[in-house]
Amino acid sequence: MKKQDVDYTLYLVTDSRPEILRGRNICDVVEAALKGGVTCVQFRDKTSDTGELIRIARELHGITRRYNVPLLINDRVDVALAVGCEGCHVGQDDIKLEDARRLLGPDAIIGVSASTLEQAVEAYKGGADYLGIGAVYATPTKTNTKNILGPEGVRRVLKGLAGLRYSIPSVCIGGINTTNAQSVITESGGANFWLNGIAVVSVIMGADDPEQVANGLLELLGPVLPSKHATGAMKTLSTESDLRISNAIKAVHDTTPLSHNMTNLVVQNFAANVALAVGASPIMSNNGEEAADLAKLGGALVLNMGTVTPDSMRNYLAALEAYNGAERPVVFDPVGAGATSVRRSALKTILDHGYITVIKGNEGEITTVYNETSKSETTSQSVQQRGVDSTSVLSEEEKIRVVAGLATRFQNVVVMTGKTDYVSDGKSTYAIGNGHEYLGMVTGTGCVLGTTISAMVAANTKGDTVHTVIAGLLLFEIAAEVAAERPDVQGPGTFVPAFIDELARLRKLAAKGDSGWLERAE
Ligand code: 3NM
Ligand code: MG
Repeated sequence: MKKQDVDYTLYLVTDSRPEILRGRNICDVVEAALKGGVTCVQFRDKTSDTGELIRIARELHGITRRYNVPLLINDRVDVALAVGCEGCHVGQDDIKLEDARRLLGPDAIIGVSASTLEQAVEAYKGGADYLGIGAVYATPTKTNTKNILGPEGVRRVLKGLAGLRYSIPSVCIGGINTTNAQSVITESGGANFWLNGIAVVSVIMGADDPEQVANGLLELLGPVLPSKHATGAMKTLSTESDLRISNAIKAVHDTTPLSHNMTNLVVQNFAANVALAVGASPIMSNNGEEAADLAKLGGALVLNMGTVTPDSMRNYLAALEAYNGAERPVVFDPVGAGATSVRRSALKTILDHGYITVIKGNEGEITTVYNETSKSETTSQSVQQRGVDSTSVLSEEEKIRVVAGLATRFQNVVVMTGKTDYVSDGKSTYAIGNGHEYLGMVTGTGCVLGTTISAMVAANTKGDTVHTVIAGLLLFEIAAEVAAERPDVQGPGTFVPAFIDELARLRKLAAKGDSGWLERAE
């Protein structure tokens, strides 16, 4: 197995002590854990004689090979060499990394334990293949751990490495179990730094059913460690999905739901016309006192933070309460989220105050929301630059990480717009490549996408929100493409009326069951 292919998601470290094995054979326990989906195994035995270590390691290697999972040996390079397994793991008091590397060669996987940023940097510079950061929590498995880091401490190490542009796969270890695994991952990660997985000993080795526990941990990790690749919308949205998309649009057409916009001064007129074009009934009201009555009308609310003032904050919060109380959807658009401290604090207040069904923003805005609402974020220096910057700074992997992480944190749907848009409910993340550059040349297009999405979720509260949102996004972006291609459209000015025309036309086609235009979806 090549180093690049190692999956660190669920890393099992063994323990041969009798209170853990309770008469069971270590190989049986490890094999059960592999059946449950463990992705990497470290044989750790601090007491057995060398001959015994080699015998067990060889048997373990026979098993891990069948599961295509690497076997690493704790500290004992001689054992790794004798067995010919994939590598070793060294602690700070073990054989030195450079000695291990010289003995095992460049292809061996060598991991290093680190409990400080300095140790992590030294390991990175010394050519370690991954880091084991710990101890996260105090643990009876290893009582001589020097530092108890907590997720905040793990985060400091990961963030420090990212700041230096040092990229290395990392897992954390120490006291991790099924109750804390998710929060350790989400609280220690940021927009551009994160754990690749967790390393555990007792929760699996000591379990009565190691297979079931390993499997359960993997299920917990799935949503917080999203896959590196988003699914192209249309790969999963097949013919059956075309029908779901048309039906979602048809539902707006048939029911004319209220789209209540609490939005900024710049886009009022545009947003109202877009709401009409997609088949909704707009009301532009920024008065929170009206919200309780409006929320009863079966629509959805757009909370657009474009002109935030102390007054508007009071109105936003009153409206959020009203819509939550009426169990109606709320779309939050954190306009310019990172630009000022007022906006950063406003978005936190809003997200703390109630449930938001969909968060929609550009890369800078969504990244800011991600960083600001992370429980253990202590500084937000790097956020400021990002918030006002709508050009792309994150890699695709990072964007997926952010939208999926945020959707998991708030149990909702998150949309990050850009040349490629990302939509996630935490479990699945979709990439959508539609749209036209004119959308970036006219003010308020992002805001009116929020209005479009509000119409969609208002009319489809029973549907799967992620698909409902994708339906709105595809209608919006394909209408933009079709409009831009019209001969009467010469530039951004003539684009706007054509875009409103096409939104209305495609919506009516979808309502008649004609979803031919969806063939353009990418
Ligand atoms: N290394 P459990 S903590 C082997 O901090 C090991 O480097 C640690 O065991 C470190 O999952 C640890 O049972 C034991 O808490 C982790
Ligand atoms: Mg260790």
